[in-house]
Amino acid sequence: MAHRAAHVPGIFIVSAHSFTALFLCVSVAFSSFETVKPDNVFSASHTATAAVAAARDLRYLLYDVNPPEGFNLRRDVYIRIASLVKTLRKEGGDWVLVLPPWGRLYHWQSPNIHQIRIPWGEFFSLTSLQANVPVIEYEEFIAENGGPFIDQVLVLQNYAEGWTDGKWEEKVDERPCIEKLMYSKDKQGFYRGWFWGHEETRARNVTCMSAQGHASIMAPILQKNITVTSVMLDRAETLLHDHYAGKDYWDTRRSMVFAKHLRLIGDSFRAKYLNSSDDRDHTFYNEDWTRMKVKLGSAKGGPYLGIHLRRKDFIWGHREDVPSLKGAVKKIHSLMKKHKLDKVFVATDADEEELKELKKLLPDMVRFEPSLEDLELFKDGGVAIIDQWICAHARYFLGTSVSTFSFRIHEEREILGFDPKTTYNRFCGDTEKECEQPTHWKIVY
Ligand code: GFB
Repeated sequence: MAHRAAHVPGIFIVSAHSFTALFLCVSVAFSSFETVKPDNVFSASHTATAAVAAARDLRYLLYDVNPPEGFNLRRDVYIRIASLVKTLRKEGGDWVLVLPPWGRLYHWQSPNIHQIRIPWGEFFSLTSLQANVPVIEYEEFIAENGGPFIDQVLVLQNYAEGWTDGKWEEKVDERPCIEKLMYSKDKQGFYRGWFWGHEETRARNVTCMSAQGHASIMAPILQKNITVTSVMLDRAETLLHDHYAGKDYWDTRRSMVFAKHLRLIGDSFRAKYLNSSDDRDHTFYNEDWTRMKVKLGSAKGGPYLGIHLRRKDFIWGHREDVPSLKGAVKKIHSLMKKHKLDKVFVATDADEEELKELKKLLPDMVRFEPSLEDLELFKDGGVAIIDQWICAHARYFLGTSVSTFSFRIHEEREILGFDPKTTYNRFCGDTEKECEQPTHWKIVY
């Protein structure tokens, strides 16, 4: 399991063939872990036959998000929908959340890699998700449902007229579609659409609904007005959090444990290139998130600075709160000096040209650069998670303003028990006047 690191003019390039070998042994161990399920509290996810589903009146909630939205905003939408499913279940409905396959994300542009219909199990621990709310993969839904049919799609949208009388109130109403419908009828009268790249999927009915409010405002509609078995909420980001950063939010967030093989790749990288191990760094982690509760400030973190430097679409708009590369490197040097750290790990989506410049300005930076083989295995989403995991274990972290990628790192560090001073920090723009730092959201257990 030896990893090779080669110094190409001052840059840490990590050969990743060895990561593939690690991945293979880990995935064997991982799959055996996945078959050992905890107590079957949420039995819905394990009722594999349509007959059982019918006998129990199981109902399925599916959802999708506006196509341009990125990975980490989608993770946030999952929390909102999980909350809705919890409400539905509290009210007595036997609802299961169907996990929308990952893929065709605007930011996932690595060439020649198959990046659609990716099941959640490739990125997250299903066992952990299931300990929060019953979830199944889409393929499982097709099997249980007896075919790729969704009874009802509700396309969510705002109200065409905006807020009436300038007043905000919670409401949901069936309304004519405001935007062009992304579904069209086939010869048999079924609706065809994107459906996460599952071309064979069809919907029996599509309706537009204007919704203004928290996720659970959909509960009465789903419970009373609609009686069919499977309902999909499209443009689910229209719904707000039921209670942002409350206990329920954090339960769901904590249940979004990264897949074990990705965590192990990150851990092994930390050990090899950043002199970082959980023992030395006091970063205790329990895969069973329900038992993961550590005191804030107890985690010390590895002897490196963790950076998330968001570029691409964040600089195209010449935003005031995003630094130039020179400005970013200046800040990195000053933080390394201040915290007496001689290593810096950089996670970034910078393009080739910017990366070249960054490598010149910061020749000793450490980056996780997967080989093609690794990229095929982990995909852009897996590499993003490995980057986040490594940043989450740094002694001090600095992220990018309003990037949900950075926000998810904050949460991971909060779960690990870092002192908030080492977490809620962001780059300032070169000429930004009031550089407000990110908010500390405390976990509610
Ligand atoms: O994750 P994300 O929603 O965060 O979208 P933002 C950014 C995507 O870019 C990630 C890649 O999913 C990754 O694929 N990416 C960004 C990175 N930074 C890194 C990095 O450090 N390492 C790796 N490996 N990949 C929002 C989007 O982006 O930006 C919105 O969610 C919209 O849809 C907005 O586009 C402008 O919150 O940063």
